[in-house]
Amino acid sequence: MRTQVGIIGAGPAGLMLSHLLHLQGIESVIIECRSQEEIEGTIRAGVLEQGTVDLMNAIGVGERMMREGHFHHGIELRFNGESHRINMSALTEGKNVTVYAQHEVIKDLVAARTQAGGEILFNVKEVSLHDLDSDQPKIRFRNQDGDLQELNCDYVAGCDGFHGPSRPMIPSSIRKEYQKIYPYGWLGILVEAPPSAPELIYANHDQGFALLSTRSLEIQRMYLQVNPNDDIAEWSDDRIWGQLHERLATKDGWKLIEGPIIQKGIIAMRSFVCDPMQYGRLFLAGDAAHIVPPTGAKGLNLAVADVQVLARALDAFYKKGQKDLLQDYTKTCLRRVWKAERFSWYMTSLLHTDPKHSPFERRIQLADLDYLTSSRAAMTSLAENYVGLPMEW
Ligand code: RFL
Ligand code: PHB
Repeated sequence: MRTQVGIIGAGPAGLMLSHLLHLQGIESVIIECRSQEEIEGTIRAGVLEQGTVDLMNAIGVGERMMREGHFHHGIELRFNGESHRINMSALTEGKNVTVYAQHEVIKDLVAARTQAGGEILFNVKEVSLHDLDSDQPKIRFRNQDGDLQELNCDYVAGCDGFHGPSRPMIPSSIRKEYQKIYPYGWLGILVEAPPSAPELIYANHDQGFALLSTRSLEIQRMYLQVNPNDDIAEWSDDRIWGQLHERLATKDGWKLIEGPIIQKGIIAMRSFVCDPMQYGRLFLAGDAAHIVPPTGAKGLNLAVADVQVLARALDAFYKKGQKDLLQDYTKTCLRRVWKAERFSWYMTSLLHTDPKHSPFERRIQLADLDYLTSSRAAMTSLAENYVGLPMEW
């Protein structure tokens, strides 16, 4: 088999890259180790930056998002039993975020690729990368019937998430990895209930962080800071509701609407950056190259930003034989990545309760929240990062 760009992974990065390349007349094949049902059913991100929404509309995959997504012009920060609204639109000249689930984005991208005759090979196994430092790199794998296959390509895009096989192919002698593991986990639930609030609520509380998000008028998404080593079996529905009520309570008696919990799970939180994001003919994009804790809602958006840079660089190569954008790929992406890392780390540190914090550090955190919600300059900084920094920054 031969294609121009071999893409490993059908997450947001791989699917979006394949679609962008198709619009530029560049062929690609995606190989994915999970089934279509699995990738379209995995519950993850919910918040799309303005730039991600604009891109989806520009490339013709935004129609359902514009119909079913929720456009949020602000977020609420809650602490000391009081709510403070950050009016993002007013602070960023009309930008906002869209709440539209990642698996819906995936469905829309798979449909667009399929409609355009794009090739996505699901359920592959034993994926390995070869000859990346030559001009004829290869991906070997077993297809869903168990047959050994070789995909010859000009370039390989490693869009295979944090645990995929691409990143370890960058020799350890040139690969630098930066990492921070947080002593926090997020317990996430999906609830059958109407929304309790019109916008997302990020709450800081002595008992730990809580986040109220949404998926639709019928399904809500909520998160609780827990110990990352907790077993989900220790968290009965009653215990979860008890903590959500306590951490989200306000002095003016705001009410959280309960409903049946239809899914729950715990995720660990880390920050991670791999530098460089490329080696020979291999280019990493999305979670394969970097991870952020979900507090800033940046992961999917960063994946989309990476593949925009990569698609542009590949276009310059195929149309004009130009290699400088490909050579600069890591530098271009990491400028944005490190700013998103900083913001996600900041939001995480600001909002979570650290069991090791002294009373002094706890008061500093509350002072930071008080300052943030009083100063227009501080609110503007938060808002412009939350809705997404411009691509060229
Ligand atoms: P993905 O989505 O992990 O996709 C990688 C794909 O590669 C496949 N794969 C392989 N395929 C073939 N061979 C192999 N050997 C393979 N190994 C892996 C996998 O099956 C998978 O299909 O990476 P990608 O495309 O880089 O996308 C990244 C995003 O998924 C991630 O950053 C976000 O979900 C992070 N995130 C959020 N991001 C946001 O922008 N806004 C949010 O509101 C937000 N909330 C979240 C989040 C992540 C969360 N979790 C569960 C970590 C909330 C949560 C709870
Ligand atoms: C979500 O709805 O899943 C979500 C919202 C905001 C975040 C993280 C996740 O910061």
